[in-house]
Amino acid sequence: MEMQTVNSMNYEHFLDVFGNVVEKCPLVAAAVWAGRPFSSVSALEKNIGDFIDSLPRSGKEGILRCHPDLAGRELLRGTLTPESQRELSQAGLTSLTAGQRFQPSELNASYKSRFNFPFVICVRMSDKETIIQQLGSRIRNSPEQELQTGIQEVKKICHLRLLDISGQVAQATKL
Ligand code: 2AL
Repeated sequence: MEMQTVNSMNYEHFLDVFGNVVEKCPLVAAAVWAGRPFSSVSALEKNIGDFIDSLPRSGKEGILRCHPDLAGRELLRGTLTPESQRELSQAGLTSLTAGQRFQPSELNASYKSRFNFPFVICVRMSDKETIIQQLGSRIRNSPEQELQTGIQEVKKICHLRLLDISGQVAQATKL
């Protein structure tokens, strides 16, 4: 994708294209549009990261709360966004059997009641076993640590979604 094309988009078009690089948070794309022209996709990504970092704690928690649970209700109902659906199925999470689904659901519930936001991890940079292991270890973090970790994961998800949009091949590093 040519940056000239991106930079010439009106905000409606920009939102159509980039509105879900942060899951269900089109506000992020709407906010950074005013920062055009972007010299590169990385520059756009930096604007997004800086905007997220500038949010108060409540805003960061709000971003995390817009993410679907792994192996949760949206997955079972088929109401995930196309981006999440693709990511969760690439990580093999849509093919968990009922027995396998049990463990992340139980841990997810404990995680959510401890932090009041869902466990967020960039599943394309991970695999089923690592995700379950990370859930089990991150649940012991402090709320402050876990907010930071969750937001870092949101940025990784955003990075890969931007690469998808810009037509580059994502070289996702396995954790
Ligand atoms: C997600 C998601 O939708 N995509 C991804 O990589 N991780 N959700 C989550 N709760 O971690």
